[in-house]
Formats: sequence, C-alpha cells, structure tokens
Amino acid sequence: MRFDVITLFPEMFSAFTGSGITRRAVQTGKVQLYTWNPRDFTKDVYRRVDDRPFGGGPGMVMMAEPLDLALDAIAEQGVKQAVQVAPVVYVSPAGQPLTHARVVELSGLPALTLLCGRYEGVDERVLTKRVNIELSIGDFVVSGGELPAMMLMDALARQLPGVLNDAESAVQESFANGLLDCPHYTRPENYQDQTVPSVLLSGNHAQIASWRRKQALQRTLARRPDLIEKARSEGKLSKDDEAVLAEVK
Ligand code: 9D3
Repeated sequence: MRFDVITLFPEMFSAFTGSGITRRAVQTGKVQLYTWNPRDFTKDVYRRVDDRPFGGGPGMVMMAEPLDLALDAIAEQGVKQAVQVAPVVYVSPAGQPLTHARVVELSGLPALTLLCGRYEGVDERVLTKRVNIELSIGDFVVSGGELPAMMLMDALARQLPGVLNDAESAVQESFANGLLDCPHYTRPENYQDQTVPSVLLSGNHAQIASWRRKQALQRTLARRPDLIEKARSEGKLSKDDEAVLAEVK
C-alpha cells in the first residue's frame, strides 16, 4: 500500500519508518511512504503556507494554493505510474471517528493520500474540491495531523498481508473479536508477592482458554459496557459468554 502524506513536518515520519512493525513493513516493500511539503509548492519569496483567517480571530489557516499544487503533483505522479488517483483523507478533529471497520475498509485500497493540517486548519476550498474522506482519531485535541496520520497508517499497515508475523497476528485476533484483551503474565511466577493465576500454570489449554475468555468478558463489561452491547448485537457472544456475564453481573 502506498501513502502520500502532505505535511509541513516530514521529519516526524521517521517515527513511522524508523521503528518496529511499521519500519519492517516499509523495508519489506509492503508499505511505501512518500512525504510532500507544502512549502516546496509555494510561489512567493517567503515560502508562506499560512495566513490570517478572513473574519478575524486567533490563529492561522493553511493556504489553499500550496496544498492544491502538492495534491496535483501527487496525482500527476500517480498518472505517470499508471495507477488511478488515490482517495484523499484529511485528518481533522472535525472528521468522522476512525473505527476498526473503517481501517479494514481503507486497508483494501492500493494507495491513499493523507493531508495533515497545522494551525487552526485548512482553507475550506481545498477541502471541498480535493478531499474525499475526513477522519478524526478521537474527541481530544493534538497539535497537528501528523500523529493522527501515522496512527491511521499504522492501523492500515497491520491489516496488510504479511506485515504481522504469526505471533503478532494471533494477538491481533484477540482484539478483533470486539472485546478487551485478557490480562497477561510472564516470569517470574511471584513478583513482589503478586502471584500468577494458577490456571495459567496448569497446562490445561481448554481451561486456560475459558479463563481468558471470562476475564475478557468481565473486563469489557466493567470498563466498556458499550462494547458488550455491540458484540451482543453482532452475534459475537455465545450461550457460555452470556452465562459468564449473567454470573459476574
Ligand atoms: C479551536 C478549534 N480547534 C479544533 C478543536 C482547532 C484545532 C486544534 C488542533 C485544529 C486542528 C488541530 C490539530 N489536530 C489535528 O489536525 C487532528 C486531530 C485532533 O486534534 N484530534 C483528533 N483527531 C485529529 S485528526 C487531526
């Protein structure tokens, strides 16, 4: 999957390309990341990318023209490489909330263009003309679109075939079932007088699986009752699960 990211801070993306699973995805060619700096598409001597908002008020707004030209350059490169123009995502606090379902859907695309805002946001005329999807990563404010864009790309990369190894994929499955994860323990068996639940040392794999499921259900009910309701409505809860929930409630 190819990502073209429009950003005033391309150096931030070394966090994506430089570490962990996302670095491996790039190194193995399963993800391609290209950054485009709007400043390189300015025409004035000051290389201005922002200006004061019409109507007054605090802060600055990202100007339309450098973004428009950056989008043109990305689309032109796409045409040269004989791929259709990718959908443009604007990451914004005013976007639709990102969900696992949206991640799965977008991960099926061959390419995506991501627009990262800074300051108060982007001139609305670029958004109406060029943006297809506006996405938020949650109801809190961060300083710009770069970290949200990296979160989105990370989530998408994890869905691509061969990006996760078998162990990592197994872990992912336990989240994709719509419940919170069960608790995890590793050595030592006794840490500062806190012991590991004995069932995990029993070697009885059926019992371990049912303990883990019970823990996941219990935690989800306590912390995220909305997810229990969702799992129930999607038919993801068995008779046994309902019995566990009735018992702990
Ligand atoms: C005073 C109005 N602010 C909106 C809540 C202005 C504003 C703050 C921060 C505009 C943009 C930003 C930068 N944030 C993002 O670009 C962003 C974001 C976010 O802040 N929260 C959740 N998801 C996202 S996606 C992009």
